Amino acid sequence: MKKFANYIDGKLVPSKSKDYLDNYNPATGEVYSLLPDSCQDDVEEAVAAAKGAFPKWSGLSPEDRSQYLIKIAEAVEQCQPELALAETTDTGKPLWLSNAMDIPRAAANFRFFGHAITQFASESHLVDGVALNYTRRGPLGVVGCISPWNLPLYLFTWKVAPALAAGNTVVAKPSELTPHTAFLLSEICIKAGLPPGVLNIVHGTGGKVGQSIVQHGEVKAVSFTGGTATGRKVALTAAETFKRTSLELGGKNPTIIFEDCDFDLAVESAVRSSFTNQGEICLCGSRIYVEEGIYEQFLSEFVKQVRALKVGDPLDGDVKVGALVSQQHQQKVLQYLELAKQEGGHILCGGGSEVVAGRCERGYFVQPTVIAGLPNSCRTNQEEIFGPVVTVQSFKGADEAVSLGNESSYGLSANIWTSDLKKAHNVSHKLHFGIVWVNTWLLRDLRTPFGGMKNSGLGREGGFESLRFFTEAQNICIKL
Ligand code: TXE
Repeated sequence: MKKFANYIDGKLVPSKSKDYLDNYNPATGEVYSLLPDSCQDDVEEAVAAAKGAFPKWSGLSPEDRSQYLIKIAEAVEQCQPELALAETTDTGKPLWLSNAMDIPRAAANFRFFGHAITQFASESHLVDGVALNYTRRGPLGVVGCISPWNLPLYLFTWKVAPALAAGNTVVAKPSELTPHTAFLLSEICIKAGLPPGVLNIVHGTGGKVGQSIVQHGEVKAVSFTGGTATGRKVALTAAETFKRTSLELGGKNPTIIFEDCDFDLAVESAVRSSFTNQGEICLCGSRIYVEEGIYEQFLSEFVKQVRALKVGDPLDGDVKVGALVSQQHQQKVLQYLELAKQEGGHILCGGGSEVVAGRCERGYFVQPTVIAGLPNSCRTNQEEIFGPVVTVQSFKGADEAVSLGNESSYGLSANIWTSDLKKAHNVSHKLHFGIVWVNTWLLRDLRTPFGGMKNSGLGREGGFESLRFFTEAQNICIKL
């Protein structure tokens, strides 16, 4: 069976513990590879390697660092078929989606930050005739990047690329549920000639490897994406060493559909925003609010389209909904479906697990599920389910839409459908969400600030925001 290795100081090495964890293919329920069950000693070694590599790497010009990142971007593109298959085997997501979204975006992250660092600029403040202040932004040193399982290489590189571009050296940990593409990336980095120690990838559990990275005194910042409960733990641990943190956490995102929307487009997009990647994207809409005049019409068309989504083998090109990432996560989602029934929800379609005949008969599939008739305050409408489950409610007028949308402890993203420009602006400004999409969903521009309000996180990623996070500002004041 294939064994993945850590990538430390430019070499592929086993964990010092010599232990391995099983890695499952969630579409078949089979263990198909093993990953190092790394320990604190491995993190120590990775941090030492990163510390050793820092002076040279941070001393390179932005253009030289950029060259490395662009080279990695090109190599990711060349390895797309292998990377996409690895991503699908680890996550259960359709192969076409790994090919269309995950891997191109991973390459784009390296290319984007490779270019961005050559354009990065800082401020200067002139006190006329008295002094000139200028802000120097230098790298922090060794930084930690911890990523989740839902968009493995996409989110891993979204952190690693800006950290490296800004001149830091990195100790990174992918999710233990989806280590494959990060392992392949380490092979790519070796082939691309990235200097040893600049990027170190340590595989293993959050409790051991993640925790060791976050509490390490030499690690100056941690960029984390994952669940809100874990994020809280990361923030508490990081506070001990006054570490800078960027926390991208959960979401419970509203999709607000007004009567004056482009109806067909809104329905089609609501299907996509609810069920893409099995609903396992922090930006998926999980609470749909429809203005009362089109509520019944929306429900019937929406449910019809959701019923038509094919659930099944991720390697099948017609499949729209693959397997959930793990049996544990499948059970969590199924428990929420039971809860929704207890809370009085009407299941309009789906409502349980799906058995897929053939090679996937032991896979962790859940039917795309639409639930109506639940109050906004119930747990189903308030807690992050992170699966192919969506609730639908009606509203009367923009004020009620805003108040229903905002009634949440989360604040990551919101989606509005209307043809009234004034309403689009007014409603967007009143919604307490870090990202608002109007008449579109998941249209990403990597230059824009990305992140959540309330329990959805702290800080913003993207463009210069990422480069600012991974650098320390120093003001230099010169008397004129
Ligand atoms: O994520 P975790 P889990 C949500 C979603 C999901 C829930 C739990 O609702 O059901 O979170 O998922 C590492 N110190 N999202 O438990 O644990 C861990 O190894 C440092 C939303 O799988 O948050 C992994 O690499 N690191 C989400 C990463 O944190 C620790 C994406 C995320 O895992 C750690 C995923 C610790 N103490 C889940 N404990 C999104 N917003 O995109 C764990 N980790």
